[in-house]
Amino acid sequence: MKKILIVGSGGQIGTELVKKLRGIYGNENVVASDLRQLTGEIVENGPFERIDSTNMMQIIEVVKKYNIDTIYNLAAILSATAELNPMLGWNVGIGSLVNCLEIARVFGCAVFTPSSIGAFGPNTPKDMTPQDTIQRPNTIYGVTKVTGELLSDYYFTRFGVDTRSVRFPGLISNLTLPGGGTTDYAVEIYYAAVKGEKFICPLEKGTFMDMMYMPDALDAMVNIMEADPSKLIHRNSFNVTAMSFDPEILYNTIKKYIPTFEMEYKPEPIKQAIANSWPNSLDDSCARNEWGWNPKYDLDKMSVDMIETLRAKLGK
Ligand code: NAD
Ligand code: AKB
Repeated sequence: MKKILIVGSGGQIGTELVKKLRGIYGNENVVASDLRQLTGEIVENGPFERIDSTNMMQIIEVVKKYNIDTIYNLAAILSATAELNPMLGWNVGIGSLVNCLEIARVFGCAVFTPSSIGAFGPNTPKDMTPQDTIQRPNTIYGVTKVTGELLSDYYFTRFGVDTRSVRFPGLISNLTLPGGGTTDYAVEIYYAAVKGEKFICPLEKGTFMDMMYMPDALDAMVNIMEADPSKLIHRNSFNVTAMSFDPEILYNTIKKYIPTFEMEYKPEPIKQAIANSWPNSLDDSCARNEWGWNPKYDLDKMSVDMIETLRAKLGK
């Protein structure tokens, strides 16, 4: 049985990934950790350790204590927040990554570190962006993601560390709110719609980006780490996507289920500039061919589930 450490467990992905992995591998085999002291299910159902992942010794102690063989490294500062504090973005994203890779080399662990559509830039082909293409991002978040992809591949080819990764699009979920990204609007819009509030959209009409519902993202993280290594031509990092839309398409989809819903555009310059530099849509055929990537949720199916779940959660 795998012995897994999740670094940065308290965020949008981590809170759901801990649950998912504990369901598969057993509560006692999945150690959650975060810079912050977390509370609730995540600390009650299985081991939790407080770790600042920029501190190598703190990770080493936990890896030794639980005999860890797989690390999911989720600690990072998302794109919009990182643009306001670039050095913090670099120090957390790269500090955590370098520590996880070095520890993996010494202790023989596998490592998953998510990359992002943010690893692409303004001169990347925008539509059906290929797996292997120009990556010259103009955000600090993107710079950390490209660095992460290169370093992870380097640790695989140079030291044989089993590093694997996907380039996630914007993730949409209903448990934990997103943590300061450019795609956050695609979660916030559902909360506004279900609460009966008008939504102020921080991006312009026509701003297309890839998106994915969290259950598919969780499957991606499990399946890539379980994939047969002999089938992997790529490693760091695979394009994955489930849908591509702009705010207007999302608004009109939600309006089908909540006809009174209203939205107004008020673009935020930093988020708009970041979104403009990212692809409209990804070609994820390498992930489909090499490890069977096959998302289950399209925009309609996700919207029905989001609205139903948020109505129950918010008592609306
Ligand atoms: P998040 O901001 O919601 O959560 C990050 C977590 O990391 C937080 O709980 C935070 O407390 C913790 N953290 C911050 N600094 C830390 C440190 N020094 N040590 C330990 N923990 C620390 O982020 P997320 O959305 O869950 O994203 C996780 C990963 O997935 C990131 O690498 C992100 O770039 C990537 N990703 C996310 C999305 C998305 O839409 N959510 C899309 C693409 C890629
Ligand atoms: C962000 O917007 O920063 C993230 C991402 C797509 O990497 N959601």
